Amino acid sequence: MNVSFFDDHPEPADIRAEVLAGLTQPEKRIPPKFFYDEQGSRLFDAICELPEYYPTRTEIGLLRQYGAEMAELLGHDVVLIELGSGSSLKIRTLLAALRPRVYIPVDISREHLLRSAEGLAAAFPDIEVRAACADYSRPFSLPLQADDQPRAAFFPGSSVGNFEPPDAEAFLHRVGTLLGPGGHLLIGVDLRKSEDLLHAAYNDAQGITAAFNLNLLTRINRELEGTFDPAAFHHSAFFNPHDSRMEMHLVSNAPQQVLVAGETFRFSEGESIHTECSYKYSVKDFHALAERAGFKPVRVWTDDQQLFSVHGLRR
Ligand code: AVJ
Repeated sequence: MNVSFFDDHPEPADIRAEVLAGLTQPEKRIPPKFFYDEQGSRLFDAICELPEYYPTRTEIGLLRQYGAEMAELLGHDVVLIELGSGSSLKIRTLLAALRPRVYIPVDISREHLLRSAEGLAAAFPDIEVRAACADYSRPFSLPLQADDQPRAAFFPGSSVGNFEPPDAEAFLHRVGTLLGPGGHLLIGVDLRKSEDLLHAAYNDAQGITAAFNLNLLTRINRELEGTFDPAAFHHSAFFNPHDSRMEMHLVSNAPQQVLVAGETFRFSEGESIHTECSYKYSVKDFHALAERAGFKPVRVWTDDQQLFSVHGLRR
């Protein structure tokens, strides 16, 4: 089969150090990357299917509807790099339209990456698949040669929304360096919209998003000898208009003490752990961010309700 494997040996995220540091802040916080253990990844897949969670289905709709235009922009014998190659439904839609020469899925999760790379290589026998295990949130290297040109990157799902804007800018700048002059970035970005729609998307009726958020406490109990009682916290998600972001928190129902990795943390009633920011951009504001990172906005595709955008940027 036309698939190879490259290992950048990403440092396993130091969950102990990062969780302890986050819980020691005056405003307690835990980075959202720790949501995605096995159960968390399953719950996230379930979120993507929720009626209230519009981003996934809207983005896939845009890839289906405008895939041919996206392919035309990127060029057909491109080397395509996908950052965080989680959802195979999105990449299948794009690969079908684009038919790149080489496809490089990049993911931190080795097993998941290998499984999906083999599935894709079997489904697209004319594409060379080079799976790369790397942590794209830090400087990383890829199995690329000088003559692997032209290059394009695909970063779907509005994952860029999890970065603070200055970090998003630094990240995009690094992607630009990887692509080189003339390279393209196809990036999914969730749009700012009515608070009602945003609120519903992060407070679904079935409580899957709440379970996803609370699963973080279960993970900490298991991996860091934590003593969290998940029933003593509740899920809270709201739009912060000043910073144009959704925030997720885990709020303590009562005054309590919790042990994590041998350290004691005190919570007052109503005190929270901030677990996620999900920035929402206008097309104009995202263009400004992309330009600061050294990209030129060339195309943007949106649905007719202006829920979600896919940007085509040139380096
Ligand atoms: C994967 C970061 C795009 O921010 O909407 C879904 C994660 N959090 N529901 C998002 C998430 C709560 C998602 N991203």
